[in-house]
Amino acid sequence: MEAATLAAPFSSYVTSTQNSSSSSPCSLLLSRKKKNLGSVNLRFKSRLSVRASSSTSDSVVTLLDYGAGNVRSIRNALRHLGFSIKDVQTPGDILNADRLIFPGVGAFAPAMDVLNKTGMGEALCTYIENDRPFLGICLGLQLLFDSSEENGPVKGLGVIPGTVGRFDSSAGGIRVPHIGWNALQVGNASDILDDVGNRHVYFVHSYRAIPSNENKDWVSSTCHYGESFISSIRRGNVHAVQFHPEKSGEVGLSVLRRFLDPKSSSKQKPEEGKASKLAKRVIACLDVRTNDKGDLVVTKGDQYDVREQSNENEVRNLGKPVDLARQYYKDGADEISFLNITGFRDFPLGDLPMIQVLRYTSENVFVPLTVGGGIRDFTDATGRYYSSLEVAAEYFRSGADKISIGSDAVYAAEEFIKSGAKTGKSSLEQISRVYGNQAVVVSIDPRRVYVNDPDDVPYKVIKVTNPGPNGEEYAWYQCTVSGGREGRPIGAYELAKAVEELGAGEILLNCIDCDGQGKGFDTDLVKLISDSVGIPVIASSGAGTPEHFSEVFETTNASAALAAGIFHRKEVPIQSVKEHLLEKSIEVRM
Ligand code: 1PR
Repeated sequence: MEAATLAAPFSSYVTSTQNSSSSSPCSLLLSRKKKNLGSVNLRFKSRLSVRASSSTSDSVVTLLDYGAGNVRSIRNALRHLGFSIKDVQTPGDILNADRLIFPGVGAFAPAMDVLNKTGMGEALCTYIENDRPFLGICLGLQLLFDSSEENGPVKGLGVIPGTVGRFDSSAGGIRVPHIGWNALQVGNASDILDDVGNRHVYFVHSYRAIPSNENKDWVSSTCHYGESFISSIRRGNVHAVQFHPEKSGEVGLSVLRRFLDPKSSSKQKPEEGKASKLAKRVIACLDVRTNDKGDLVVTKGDQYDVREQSNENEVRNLGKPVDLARQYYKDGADEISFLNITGFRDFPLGDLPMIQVLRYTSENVFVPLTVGGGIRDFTDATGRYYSSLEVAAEYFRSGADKISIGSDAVYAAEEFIKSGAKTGKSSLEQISRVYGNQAVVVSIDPRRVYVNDPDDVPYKVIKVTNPGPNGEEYAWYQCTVSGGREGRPIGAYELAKAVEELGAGEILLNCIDCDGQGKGFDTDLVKLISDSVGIPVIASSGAGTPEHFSEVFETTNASAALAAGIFHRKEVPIQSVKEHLLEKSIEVRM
């Protein structure tokens, strides 16, 4: 599911409580039909008839943003495809739509709560029963089923028989959330998937709809992740997809295009892909800060020192954030991360250029965007308090798909380890509770500390591949805060375990010693952490050649590898990295 942000006009309905209704809107409709009461809810009697399609609104798409989520990405994708958006304000807007998109965001129970309380659920059922053009996305697919286990069981709309359950991480040792680019097994004809073929599409979710005999006629594709789950459904004009077309690059845009304009199906099909399973991701990272002239620039450090070694000692300037992000999208980056590296001392909501960077980038970059730096509670100079949730909400509203927490996660983990109890109050816990853990990355900035004996320190110590300067055979990885400026009494291993417990959905694992050195990832560190947690781990720091990527994927359980310097300096194109990985039989998205 995507990150949830409250939005008008339905925000007053969005609560963290469970679904209050005991019957699904569609089952209500069906039972009324059985009793010969007709298919309408009396509250909306005048509205619950579906208007015939009019040809005057060919370029208008109706969007059901029920107020629980960040749907900026889908809005951007629709505008990019030349469509204008009409927002649903009342159930009648659903019934009158010529084509309706329902992007699912947030959690199942609060979404159903809003649909029930506003009458939108019943209108949706009527619209779908009348076979009107519909596309549900992610939670917008799951809500069509009978029920979900997510904080439940909770009843769904009941359009499709079957249930939604959490991925079982013990099945096939998979990491949950399922984050990344996976392949579809396309079955029953679904025109909107015609261009997907064997190409990867982007998923991010912890719950999935389970295929069964009862729903097999609806299923148009499945995806394999530990087991088979439903990745799309289709019946007549009714479609829904578990993946995010708005985040699946050009392939995803073609899914949207084919839904919006079925005539586009006559266009020539693109080349077949070779996708067969979850791909390893290649991520481009942009460290962003304001330079001494006040311009927001992409910079890059050597072991976190981003200043030139010249007399002026200025901040290294490697380009403009929006331009570089667009370039990396075109070059095939699977994801783009922005790290506001001085966020720990500045107030990010005061740093409007960073928000603007996200807004502009998300307008035409259709892969996931992560943003980090300065996510914590903050009181500004006037004494106004901003919670970390407000900071995160602003980032999500501006186009981020995930936020990344650095320093504040270290303090939260220290506290958790010390007290042994979760307070529920840390930024990490709060943001993952409201937005889902798949939207929260923890960025770790550790520094290697060599020791002679594993018992020298009370932290996890490993035998290192390359001994230290004095022949030390062991090391631990000390976490730092404030961009590496301050070492803390906690190791990367202890931190990773703690933040997983506290609700992190993914770990971005940097290494200060390797940053900017171009000598390869610290595979000892990446192995340690990726073997210790059940959430995806992104290996970062030190990439210098394509071989460094295959090395980290062959020797560790990293789900993704991130690089900065080699991409900014145009030393190694993203495509060369991917071609090399393919040669090594490591699946990547092409
Ligand atoms: O602590 O929540 O405000 O978050 C601050 C964020 O900024 C953290 O994610 C932290 O990693 C990042 N950060 C802070 N200072 C620096 C710095 O470089 N001086 N950058 C910094 C982290 C590491 C990676 C880099 C990789 C790959 N930079 O982002 O991109 O090491 O580089 P390479 O391929 O060139 O080797 P908070």
